[in-house]
Amino acid sequence: PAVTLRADYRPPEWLVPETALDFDLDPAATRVRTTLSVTRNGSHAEPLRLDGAGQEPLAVKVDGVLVNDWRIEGEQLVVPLAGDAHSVETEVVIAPDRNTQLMGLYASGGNLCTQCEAEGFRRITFFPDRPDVLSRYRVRMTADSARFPILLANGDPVAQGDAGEGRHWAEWNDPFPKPSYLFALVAGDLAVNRGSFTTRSGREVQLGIWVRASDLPRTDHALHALKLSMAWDERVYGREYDLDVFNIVAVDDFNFGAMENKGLNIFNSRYILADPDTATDYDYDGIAAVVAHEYFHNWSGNRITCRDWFQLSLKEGFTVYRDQGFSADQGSPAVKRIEDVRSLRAAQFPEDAGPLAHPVRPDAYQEISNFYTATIYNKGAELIRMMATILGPQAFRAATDLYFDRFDGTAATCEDFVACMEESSGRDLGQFRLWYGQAGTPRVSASVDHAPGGGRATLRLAQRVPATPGQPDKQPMVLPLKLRLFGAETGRPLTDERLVLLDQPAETVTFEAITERPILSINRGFSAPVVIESDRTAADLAFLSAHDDDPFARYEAMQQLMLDTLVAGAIEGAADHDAVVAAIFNTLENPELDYAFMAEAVLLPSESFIGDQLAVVDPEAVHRARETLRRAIGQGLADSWRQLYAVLQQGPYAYTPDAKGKRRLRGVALGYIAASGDADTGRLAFRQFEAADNMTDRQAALTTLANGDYAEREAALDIFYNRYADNSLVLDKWFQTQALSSRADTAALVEQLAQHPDFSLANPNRARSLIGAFGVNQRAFHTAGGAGYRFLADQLIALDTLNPQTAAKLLPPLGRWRRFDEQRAALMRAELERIVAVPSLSKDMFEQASKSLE
Ligand code: B3K
Ligand code: ZN
Repeated sequence: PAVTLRADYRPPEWLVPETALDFDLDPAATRVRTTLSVTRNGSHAEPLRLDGAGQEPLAVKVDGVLVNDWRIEGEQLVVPLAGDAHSVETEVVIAPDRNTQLMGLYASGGNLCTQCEAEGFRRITFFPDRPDVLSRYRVRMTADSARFPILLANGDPVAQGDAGEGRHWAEWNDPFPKPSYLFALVAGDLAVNRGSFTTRSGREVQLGIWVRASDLPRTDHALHALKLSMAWDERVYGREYDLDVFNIVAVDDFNFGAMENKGLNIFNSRYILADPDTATDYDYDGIAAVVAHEYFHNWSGNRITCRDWFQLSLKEGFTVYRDQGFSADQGSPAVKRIEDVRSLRAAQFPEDAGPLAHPVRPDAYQEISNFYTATIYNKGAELIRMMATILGPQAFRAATDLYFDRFDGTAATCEDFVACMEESSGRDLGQFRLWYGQAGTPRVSASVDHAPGGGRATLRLAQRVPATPGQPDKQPMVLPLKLRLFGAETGRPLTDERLVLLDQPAETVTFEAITERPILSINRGFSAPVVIESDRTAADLAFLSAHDDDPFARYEAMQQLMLDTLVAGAIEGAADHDAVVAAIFNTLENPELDYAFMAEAVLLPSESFIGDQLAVVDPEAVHRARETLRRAIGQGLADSWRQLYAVLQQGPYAYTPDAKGKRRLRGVALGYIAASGDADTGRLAFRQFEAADNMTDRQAALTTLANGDYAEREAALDIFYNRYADNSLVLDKWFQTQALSSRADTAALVEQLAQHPDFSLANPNRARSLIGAFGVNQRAFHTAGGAGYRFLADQLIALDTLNPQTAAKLLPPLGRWRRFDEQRAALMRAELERIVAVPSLSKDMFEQASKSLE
């Protein structure tokens, strides 16, 4: 298979200052006429090479004259050109209604829309489809007036009119040069929720959220989040919006969350549509975060884009960091940080420890779609966060100002970004750059020595970066570790918070005037994305969970305490639960803590994260250990849970931080009541399910019922299904809740659900809600015998023929075979081999599956 190497980057041979596109839109046959003004870049004799995928050039003109000396080489259209500047016209016909890959121009719910990142534009027309070719686009669309009354594209609307014969046309112009991956158009029958925003320099921007008419009542939250994002980016980064319109369109068929096309974001409808009856608090938060993320891309991604796809984290890591900051500012920064670390550990740590591990700035790829990963996005954001920590807030802001100023209108690299950080702060980030090139999660061991009665404490730190595919030997990295010591006897802080930059394999840090035994609080705020191995005892961790002044560190101490208990339980079959139960009790009794934080702090680590701590994952042992501890917590604190459950009951639904926190903790309380095994659980959960006036409470009750063996279980699932039969986003929850169930028969149930009339692989959300959720349900997926592996492989092989990009994203659970016992490993490998052997497998799947076998 063809491999693209970062080291092979060459500047483009031809530039395309202007692009004019003329679409004659029709779902079955859309004619695209493209006029490119091209200029030779430097002195060379190379012909013009335009990328295409799947279409034939019907005609090629140079400077208005039909030519026939063009040729097709691989998938490129090669046009010899004599001079240094020409106009090149091509014409193709494409079929959006047969586009099941959902890349390029495709049909969704009767409308037409586009997705071009990373390499979808070449499925629309011939073009140098690479992010460093920036062009000004003018777009004309002609379409049936009745079927497609709304015609949208990037930039500002210029003109529109009647085209006769029941057709109409519209023209849009985007004054900002952009790479082809940011091109977008939408044609359809859409209703709009309009708003406006006045920028700080007084420009009035017209905002529009476009959806099918029946969804209009579910768009206010997204519109509000958009306005908040625009204000936040002005205030926090000094970034102002630059066009007169900003449109967002929601579509049901979408390969991922959303897309930041210039002035015309296109969203997966699940990240736009919300009302209390159909969306959970978690959905509301996700919508605000994604709306903000895509909006922030206007500067970090669009005004400054990536030179090549190896630099993807330049825009994605930075933009995730920006949206994390936005979300933190809307609610509780501590809870947001906990959530972000939780998802880093759920998705990125395993990726970094497995066969698909890659650096934040990769060196090679077969299919770039496979590199939209937790590493590029979430670890990438952690790199930005570490630089912000090292520089401090003022210097960091000065550095981002410099970056935005210097690289505006260009295609930049990760190196350019780091250089701005250095230049504006005067700090040397030479060694820090290893974070971009070395994969793997660093492990840090930490222990404190203190002689009783002595005044000095010595902290010994050592780091180790594990080997990853293609990178057997690693250099020590720069790890910014925030730490503080607390006194074991008095409970008081013994030091200020210190930032230690660990940049050697091993280092010691000394503290003077330490008069009592110190307890180490380290990696506070999760200042570095590493694993800490320390010799802190259960008592130390319990102490920190109660007294640490850093909320994240407090949460972390509790997690570590739970994890130690769970690992012992999984390995030895039994463990002492008292310390965890007591620590949870203290947390629930602490009047200084808010409900949302409490809810996060008392949740046990997931089964997969517990599995990640074991040399060989034993899914049943992990499940048992976790259920046993859950039961001990449920029974040991039965009164607390009952009391909370009663006290946290609320009047009519409100979307406020306080109400959200209460719902969250009440859901957790219900879970622990269920875990206690009390006989009235089914009744309690069903009552909540029926009485709920919002999806958060209803879904929490349904989850509890779906996880157990209650008489009310089936009734609740049926009621839920019937109530929401015409809302596909809620039906996704119905599938997902069952696929995530901790019941022993989940694997069999999921196989049945795949036969359900509402199940379809053609819709990515639906495929992910069942197949994706099943793959991350450790107990169900790894049921002995390998039926889960076979099922996943069958589904992926089928999905690959429709939508390779989405199929390949669901493969990683099979690639984790090294983590399991021999029998499971052999069964998992056999399925990977079966996938690799499929004739005409996509390169997306081939890359993921073959790398997973290595
Ligand atoms: N930039 C897009 C992701 C495109 C994924 C292409 N496979 C959305 C985002 O990160 O904001
Ligand atoms: Zn992004």
